[in-house]
Amino acid sequence: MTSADWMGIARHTPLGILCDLDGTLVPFAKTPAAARPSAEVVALVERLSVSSGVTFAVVSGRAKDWLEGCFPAPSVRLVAEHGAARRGAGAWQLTTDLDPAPLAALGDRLDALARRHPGALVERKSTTVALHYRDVRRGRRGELLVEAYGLLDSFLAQHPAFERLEGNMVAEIRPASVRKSSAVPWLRDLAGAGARLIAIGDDVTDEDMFRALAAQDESVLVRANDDDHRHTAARWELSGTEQVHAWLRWLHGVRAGEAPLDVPLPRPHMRPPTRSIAPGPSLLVISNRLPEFGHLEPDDPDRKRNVGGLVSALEPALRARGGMWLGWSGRTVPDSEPPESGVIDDGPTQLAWLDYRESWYRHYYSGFCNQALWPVFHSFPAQVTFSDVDWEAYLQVHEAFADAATAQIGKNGTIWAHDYHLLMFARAMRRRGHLGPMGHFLHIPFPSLDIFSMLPWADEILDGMLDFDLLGFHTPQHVDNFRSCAAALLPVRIAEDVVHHRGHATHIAAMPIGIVPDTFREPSEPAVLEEIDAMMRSLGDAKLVLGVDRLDYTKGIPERLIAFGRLLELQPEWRGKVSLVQVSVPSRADVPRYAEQRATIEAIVGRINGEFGEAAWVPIRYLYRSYARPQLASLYRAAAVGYVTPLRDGMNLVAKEYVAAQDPKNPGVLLLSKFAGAAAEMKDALLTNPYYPDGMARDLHRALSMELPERRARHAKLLATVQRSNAVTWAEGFLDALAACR
Ligand code: GDG
Repeated sequence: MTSADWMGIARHTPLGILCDLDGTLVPFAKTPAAARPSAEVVALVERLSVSSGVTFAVVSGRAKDWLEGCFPAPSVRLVAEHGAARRGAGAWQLTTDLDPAPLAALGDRLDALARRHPGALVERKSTTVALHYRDVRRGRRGELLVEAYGLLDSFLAQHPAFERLEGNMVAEIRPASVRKSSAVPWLRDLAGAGARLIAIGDDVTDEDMFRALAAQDESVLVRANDDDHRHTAARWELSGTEQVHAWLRWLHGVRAGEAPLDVPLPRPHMRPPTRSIAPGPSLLVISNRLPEFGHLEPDDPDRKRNVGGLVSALEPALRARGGMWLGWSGRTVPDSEPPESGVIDDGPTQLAWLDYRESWYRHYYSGFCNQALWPVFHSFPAQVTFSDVDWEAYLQVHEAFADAATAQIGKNGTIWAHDYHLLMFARAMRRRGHLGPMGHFLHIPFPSLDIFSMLPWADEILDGMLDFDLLGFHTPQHVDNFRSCAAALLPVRIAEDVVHHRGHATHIAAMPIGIVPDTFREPSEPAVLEEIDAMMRSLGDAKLVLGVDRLDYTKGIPERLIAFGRLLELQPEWRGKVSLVQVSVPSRADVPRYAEQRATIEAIVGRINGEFGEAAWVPIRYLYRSYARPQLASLYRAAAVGYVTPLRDGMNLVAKEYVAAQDPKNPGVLLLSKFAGAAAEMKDALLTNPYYPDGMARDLHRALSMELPERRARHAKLLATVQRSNAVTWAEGFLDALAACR
């Protein structure tokens, strides 16, 4: 069909029109109440709906009463609440028999939340509840969303017949069975035999409608602006509500037999011919592992865990910006075969993936990343293995990632790379002509100059890092270390937080990562917790001291066990009254140092249990496995002491999760290593030195003996920190800072 053929469908009888309201007939306004159709638009819709042979339906997410207030004329058909209610020729009918009662309580909780966040607004309808945040100040949206997603997620966990819908600055809970697409067969019936339909809309919910159309029908996407490049099932497009009004006037004129008005008609939607010249996403996140995607080690909690928090932190930011996430698929292919890449487009976030060659897995991932960079950056020189082959693989994988990224994102797009796996990524992208802002966040520590200089490629790595526009670290100490290394090893000029090198300015900043506190606060289903309850019963009255880590030599697990043994030796009154549960999540088992660590830990557990254990009491429960997140939250809550004592850690999220999970009326004590990045923010924890077993045993005794008032006072301050500096404020803060660099 060409534009000229619009005349054909405009004259066709019977004709059905399904027209969205907000963003299509009415421009967006600050509040939903302010976005009302003008008298002129209402009159136009009424004129069209009484034209002979036309059945006109306004299809909206709005509440039915509101919609009826705007379009009182019964000739205009109305579909409200995304299809849950509709008005044909007679009274309203509901299309779902789902009991909306649970929404009332959710609405109350969202109201309470909205009262604390100026600009937030709760809209209650008969079958849905929506939280609008368009009018919340940009820097404050993150805080609101962290809390709101917590509420919405726990509601959905208890009410699976509902689903969350993400709209334009609005999150809505609606019956999962409801879709705008249900309006398509309904309107076809109303319009009569031989009807052709035109569906028009701007929202993602309109795509359901577009997809439900038949071959003889037409679909028109209304784009807000020329930068709106989202995928659509629509065949035609218009720009903005003014063009929609003009086209509807044209349509009415044609049916009334008047001379056609000279207005822009819907133009064909041009699908991008290849990815490489497509404008692509405006934000590309890149990390070694992808969220919930991997085949090589499906049981590897390292993957699920490590990105789990990162996904919650980044998803709102990615969604708000139409972003994409690029990373390793988790698959390896023999070196004789070409590694494949691709895109998955069916989840909340678009994922682009890349396979690794087997040699890349060996030399890049296990080699340079985990046997050179990881030990150097954590200041463990004795664990280091350097090899030219590993370094070459490190650079090669950067080239492969840069090729994959260039195929997805335009030259001016924003790129956010994560962690030590991708230090040279900006350099590879600049060589391909990338012009847009590029930032990097380092999740592990940045070491001091004497340690960093051990790397044979120290200068080259720093030089590569300085191709980024923004480098984010967890703590001011890591920033200082980076600054000293750059000053000592490269001819740079440093002014406070900006490093000038080769005519390019790189901003450096401490931006401590946070968690989504609510995900650790809500109590879980009894069935999920059965296993944890059984473990707690087996501990009897003994107080629980809890350690949770990936099995990694940086986490100080042997040192922690030894200090616990010293406590039992130095303070025998604790024997039989305290048990240490150590959850060690399997990790990087193919790196030799990790296998050795496991054997060391098992030997220490055996020795201490052998020496102090009694028939009715086991001092240490060592669990080499992972738990589901709700189980972990319940373990945290049950523990009298969160025993978080890494020898060195970028941040340590377990410390924050433990605080978030406590009962504020009777909280446990966080015993935290002063060498974890978290210690820089969590000064109200009991700080300890994991290298000093007697000192740590004394600190453990103090934690176990702490009285309630002190526990509550410390916990209240720690909780305030964890809530204030959370995952979403971290992601938004990084992206805002990156935008400000240019
Ligand atoms: C790197 C940096 C930095 C643990 N056991 C289970 C489980 N976990 C989850 C925890 C927590 C995460 O794993 C551990 O995060 P950490 O921050 O403690 O440690 P790394 O893996 O080393 O992470 C670190 C972090 O990146 C973020 O920047 O803090 O310093 O080394 O979220 O909950 N999760 C589940 N089951 C388990 O058994 N589901």
